[in-house]
Amino acid sequence: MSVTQYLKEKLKKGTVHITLIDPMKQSPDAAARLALTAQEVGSDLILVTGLNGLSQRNLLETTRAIKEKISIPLVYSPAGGEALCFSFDAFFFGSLLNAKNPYYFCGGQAQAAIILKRMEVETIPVGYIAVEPGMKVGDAANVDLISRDNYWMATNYAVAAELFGMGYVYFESGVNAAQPIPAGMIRAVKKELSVPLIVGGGIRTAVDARRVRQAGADMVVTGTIIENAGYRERLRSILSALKD
Ligand code: 1GP
Repeated sequence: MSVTQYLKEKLKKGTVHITLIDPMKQSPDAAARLALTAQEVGSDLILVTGLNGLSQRNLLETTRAIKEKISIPLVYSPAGGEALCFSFDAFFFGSLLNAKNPYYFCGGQAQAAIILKRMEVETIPVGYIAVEPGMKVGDAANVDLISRDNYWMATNYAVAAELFGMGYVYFESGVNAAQPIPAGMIRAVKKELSVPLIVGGGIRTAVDARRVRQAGADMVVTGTIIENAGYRERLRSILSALKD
């Protein structure tokens, strides 16, 4: 089954949870242990991503280690063509729609496009939209960040992504942001959007997760919470807020 089909089936049953793993933050074996824990507590998909400086070797070793441990889909969201690996089940082929740096809008993806097409891998078109504070992604991509109270702009970008034909719209407040995307913004976007809405950044607790879900997120991404001690329990409580 393709990852697109898998997600479609999962979405029919409720909110999807994605665990984000950055290969630069731990050893390949540690990444594999985190991925396995995520799977054990009910996460639906592992998303590997890394901003700048991800080496080919690190990506290959991390991917191999994770792949040996898990059976849920393993997806890669490449920032560009510098590091690629074809052991993934699919690729999030994403454009950061409010990036002022064209590399993150399309330049990086253009570097990888022809290779991905020739390798006949599954690509899933995703429109990324960065909201304040944006964190590292906001800095690297020189993003025209959407202010946390500008629901109108957020909705316009989301609908633009849909009209571009992107199958998913991903609202990102940045890795380790102090707060998730505001619930009011999620609600406003959700009212107009007809494709699944992914929300990530700053979701640390079950309360955050429930709020984001109740506001209308179809898919919820967490990353940082698995980097600290006690992550299994934290992840478990987030999963129960998403899946109850
Ligand atoms: C997913 O970038 C985020 O969109 C991950 O954010 O690390 O804050 O969970 P956290």
